[in-house]
Amino acid sequence: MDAPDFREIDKKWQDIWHRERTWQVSNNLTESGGAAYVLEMLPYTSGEPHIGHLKNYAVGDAVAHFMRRNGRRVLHPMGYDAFGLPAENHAIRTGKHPKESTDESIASFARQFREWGISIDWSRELATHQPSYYRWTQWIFLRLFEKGLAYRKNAAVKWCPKDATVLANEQVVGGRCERCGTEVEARQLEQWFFRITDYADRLLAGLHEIEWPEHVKTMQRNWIGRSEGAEVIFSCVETGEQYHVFTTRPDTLFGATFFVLAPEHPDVLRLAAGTPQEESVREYVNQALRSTNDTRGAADKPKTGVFLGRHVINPANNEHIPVYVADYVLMEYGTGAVMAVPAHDERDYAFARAFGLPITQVITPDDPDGPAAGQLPYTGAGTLRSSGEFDGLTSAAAGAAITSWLAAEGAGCQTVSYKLRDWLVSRQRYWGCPIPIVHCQSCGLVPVPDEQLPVHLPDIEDYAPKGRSPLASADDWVNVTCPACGGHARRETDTMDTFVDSSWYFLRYCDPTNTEQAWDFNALAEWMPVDQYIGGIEHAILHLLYARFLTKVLYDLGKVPVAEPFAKLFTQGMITKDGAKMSKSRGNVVSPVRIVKHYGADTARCYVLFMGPPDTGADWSDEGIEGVYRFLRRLLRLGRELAETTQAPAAGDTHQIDTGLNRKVAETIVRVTESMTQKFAFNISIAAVMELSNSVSRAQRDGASPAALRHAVATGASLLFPFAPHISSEVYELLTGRRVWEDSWPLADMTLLASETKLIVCQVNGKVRDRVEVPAGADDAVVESAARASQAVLHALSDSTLLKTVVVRDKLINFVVR
Ligand code: ANZ
Ligand code: ZN
Repeated sequence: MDAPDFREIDKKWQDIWHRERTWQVSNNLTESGGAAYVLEMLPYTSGEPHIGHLKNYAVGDAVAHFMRRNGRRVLHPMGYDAFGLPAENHAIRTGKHPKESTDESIASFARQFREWGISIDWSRELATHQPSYYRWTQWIFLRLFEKGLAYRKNAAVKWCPKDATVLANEQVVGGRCERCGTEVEARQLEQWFFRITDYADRLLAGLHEIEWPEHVKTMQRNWIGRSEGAEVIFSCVETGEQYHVFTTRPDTLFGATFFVLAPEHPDVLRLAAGTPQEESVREYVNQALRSTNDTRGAADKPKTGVFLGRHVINPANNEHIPVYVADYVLMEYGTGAVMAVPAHDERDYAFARAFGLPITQVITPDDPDGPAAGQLPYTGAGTLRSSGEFDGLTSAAAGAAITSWLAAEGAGCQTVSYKLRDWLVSRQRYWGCPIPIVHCQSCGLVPVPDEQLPVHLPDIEDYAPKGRSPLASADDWVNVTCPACGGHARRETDTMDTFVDSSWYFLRYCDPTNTEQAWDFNALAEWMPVDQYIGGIEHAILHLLYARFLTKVLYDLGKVPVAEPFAKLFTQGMITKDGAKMSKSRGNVVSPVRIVKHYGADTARCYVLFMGPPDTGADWSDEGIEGVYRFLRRLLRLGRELAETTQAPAAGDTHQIDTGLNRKVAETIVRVTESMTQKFAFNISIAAVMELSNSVSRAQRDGASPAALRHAVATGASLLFPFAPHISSEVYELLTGRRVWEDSWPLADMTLLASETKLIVCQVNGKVRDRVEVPAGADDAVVESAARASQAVLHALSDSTLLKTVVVRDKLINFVVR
């Protein structure tokens, strides 16, 4: 028996599920049974599915099946994240329309999902590049636009002067254009943004409402990066202009001995103009703008910078302090300017040492003999000194007092700062969702009316970037009449970031064919939130944050009944090969197509779940998959054999053997059920069924009755169904004549388990005196009385005073005596 057999079985069941639409669910509020929504992140359709996809959907499918068989009505849909750069780059190289290569990829994904036997409700299939989908992406954009949550502003972008195009960060390699090697420049261009920063606090607060892995919540918190502190205003001595800084340490204000602007700060060049430093400032800024080094803010990087030839006034002591430009200050955080306190900040300290700037200690560590005493920089809290009227206050008290004083003087205020930036959603790209806005000379930005949606993505000939979106050359499409005044207007030619498409697809699944609205509110009320979301850790930040943000916006608009989209999250670990990430260039890619062809779908699915706990990474092993393959073949063979055996068992004590096997069955049900509900330990579930099948073989040799053997194998198949749906269905049908998914999840016969006994080690002062038998799970009192019934124990206890007894359930009792 080999894989061709398995593949026939795969096909047999897949055809049934397909024909009977077994996994299709309707929106039906009256139907009994709790609705459950199980969702894996939708695949990004460029190229072929890889083994990581198989694992993702095998995990989700196991959850979906388990929930169904526990009485839930499960929504388990599928779709494709179809817009994006790879298809467009492919089009530039080959001339093939991005839609063609994307649809090919989608077809391949869909075929493989079927071949893997994933239990998908195909009636809800969607793809984000279909006009019937992106019509509603545009509709959502317009709702944000109406609320002022979608807006335009200038933003620094990386620009290749030769290709005349904006580059994504990942297209800049070593400061040069990935395509032509030209040095990249910075440019200010008008871009579209979503005002996600308005939701920063609610995105933080919402984390308390959801059951997500703690490390993912931490990543989201760090990304949002909320810091409480003060804004302080410094005035330029020479120009009188005011500069705001954000600081988390207003208590250190008297120690600010210089001032630093980020190279991207818009005032840097103007401030330096006319000073002797002008030329070196210009050089420094250009150099910094070209570099894409994102570790430039790190504490241990050597500090570079240039004096601007200007000074600002420290509002605390009116001292004139020099202004520098330095790349350790980032434009994206706070105000892009800092008051530098070298005595108490590591980066400021390193800079001051490198540039010979004064270092004034204003905080004394609380522990004068502690390791920090006398050592600078001292970054902890303490007591103020050299700070005028604030001397002697603690850091906390001084921070509050100095902030109030600044507020009274009009030189600052208390504030909160976030690392989170507004979401830049426009792309100068073809293969994306058109932004439904027109630019009118007289009316400005005009939304395309809802009833004119979708704004179709036009077919074009030439996708090559030309310094503007390729759509700009589609003249017929670009030129329109203004919906407001009827005058001449031009369409927005940028397209949306593909993250917008994937930030709301889970809503559309609830009502995927609605042509009147994006969804019916009641459909969402039935299914949302997603009960269990499953995906890769690489989406822990952006995708999940964006989806949470859009859900909150739509919730505020009364369009969505929940403020958090994903009640529970599971992140699966990566599969490596030979210890390394799989990649074409390394040549270590394991192709699911080949594996499924060779071993059948169930072996592939079981193996990726059996490799280890699904949330941790694991290395691919050819022996490992062979082992799983053998196990499934044995299960099928047992099923076939037992389906045909009717004769009585060999002579012997059948009853006792049967009871032993039945107990093993009950135990296995408990183990599999527990490992499925706790932490998705599917590897343990599968291992438990493997053990059961070993017990079956043993019991068969020992002469168990066919009925008991059949019961054991059928239950094993039933328990394995969430992982190996084809072979399990086959074996279950052979033995019971029924369809396994129509039967509910097996229940353990607890009376069998209760009658199980355990051998308890009896100790007196740690010394083993005897062993006694008690029912499994017996409580302490039962164990103690059983132990006291032992002569050997009684003897050891005589003539002593009992101090206490220690019982380890099912294992041991120790009498501690004097
Ligand atoms: C003065 C000061 C004194 C600071 C001191 C720290 C210690 P977090 O905690 O991450 O919010 N900072 C502010 N804007 C910055 C920027 N754009 N680029 C680089 N650094 C910036 O960090 C806030 C602190 O980081 C701020 O508080 C500021 O330095 C610096 F003993 O101000 B502090
Ligand atoms: Zn107009």
